[in-house]
Amino acid sequence: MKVQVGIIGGGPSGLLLAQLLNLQGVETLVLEKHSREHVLSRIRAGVLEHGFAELMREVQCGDRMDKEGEIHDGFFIAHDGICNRIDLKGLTGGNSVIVYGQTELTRDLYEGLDRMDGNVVHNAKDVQPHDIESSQPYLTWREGDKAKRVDCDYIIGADGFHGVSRKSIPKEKLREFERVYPFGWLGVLSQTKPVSSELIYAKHERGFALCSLRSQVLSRYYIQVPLSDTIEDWSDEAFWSELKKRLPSDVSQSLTTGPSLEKSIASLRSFVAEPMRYGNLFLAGDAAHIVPPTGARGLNSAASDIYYLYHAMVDHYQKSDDSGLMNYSETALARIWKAQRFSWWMTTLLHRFPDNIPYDDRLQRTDLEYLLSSKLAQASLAENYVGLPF
Ligand code: RFL
Ligand code: PHB
Repeated sequence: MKVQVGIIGGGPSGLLLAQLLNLQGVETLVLEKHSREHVLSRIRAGVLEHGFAELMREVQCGDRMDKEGEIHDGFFIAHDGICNRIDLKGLTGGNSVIVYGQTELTRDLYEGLDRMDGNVVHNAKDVQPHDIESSQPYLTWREGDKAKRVDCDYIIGADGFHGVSRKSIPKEKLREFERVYPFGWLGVLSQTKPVSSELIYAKHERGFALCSLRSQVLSRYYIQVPLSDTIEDWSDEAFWSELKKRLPSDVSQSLTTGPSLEKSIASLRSFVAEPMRYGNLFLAGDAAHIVPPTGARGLNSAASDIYYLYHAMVDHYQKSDDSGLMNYSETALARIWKAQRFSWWMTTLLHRFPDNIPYDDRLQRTDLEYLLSSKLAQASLAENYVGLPF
């Protein structure tokens, strides 16, 4: 079997690229380790930037997002008992974000691929790229007890942080940059009316909290927890009680609680692997970089890689122009590092760091007070939050 582009990973990155390329007549095969149900059971991102939404429309998968997603023109930063609004639209000259869950977006992409008879193999085990330095790379995997192989022009590693792609690049060819934060986020999804129609990021001495949503009847809340905590340590009652303590009292008083539909703990990490191309293997999305979720950049950064990769591939196949492929790593990384900086900054601004010395705490407080008093500082925050141009 031969395809032009073999894609490892059927998450948002892999599916979006497959769909974009298929629409341009480039043949792809997506190999996903898990079942579709499993992929669609993961609750992750909720905030999409304009550029991502445009890509969803370009792949003809944007209808439900445009109907059910919510346009958010601002969000709040809560601090010292007060909610301060960041006016994204006013500060950026008209930009906003869309609140639409990654789970729903992934479902839309799968349905789009189904409509086009796109090639996706689920439960593909032991996926392995081979001969990636050569002009004839190939992929092998197992389906049940059958060994499979596909030859490709290019292989895309879109298999997330724990995938096999990045690991198949020789160690001496890859430079990794990493910061691990000394806390995690405990997230709860509940079928309750969101406490606020716009997101609230709360800085509190007990730790960070975030009030987000998926719709007007589905809320998503997070609290900062120590890395040693497990979900068994957090009953629903304990979660709601702790969340209320970290929010301004008028917000806590209007919080509707209910049983959790999902509860999970995510550790927070900043990570970049350079370069994002080795031979004919191209890394995209979480396979190459991770951000802490505070600035809502992870999925959006994945989309920017896909944007560059898509245009580079189309230029290659339709115009015999390889400049996009040659420059992919450099171009993608320039934007990735800006998302890294922003996510690190927003995380540092709003969380409680257990090892901070008093000096650090004062600086953190000053940073926030400066932000809330300066329209120029807020404009920089807003520009990054709605997404820098591709
Ligand atoms: P994914 O989603 O991890 O998908 C990779 C896919 O590859 C499969 N896979 C393999 N397949 C074959 N063979 C192998 N060896 C394989 N190994 C893995 C996996 O099963 C999976 O299906 O990576 P992708 O596509 O690059 O997408 C990245 C996003 O998922 C991620 O960046 C975001 O979820 C991050 N994120 C957020 N991003 C935002 O832009 N806005 C947000 O509001 C936001 N909130 C979040 C987040 C991430 C969170 N967690 C759980 C860390 C909130 C949270 C809590
Ligand atoms: C979410 O709704 O899951 C969400 C929203 C904003 C973030 C992170 C996660 O910064």
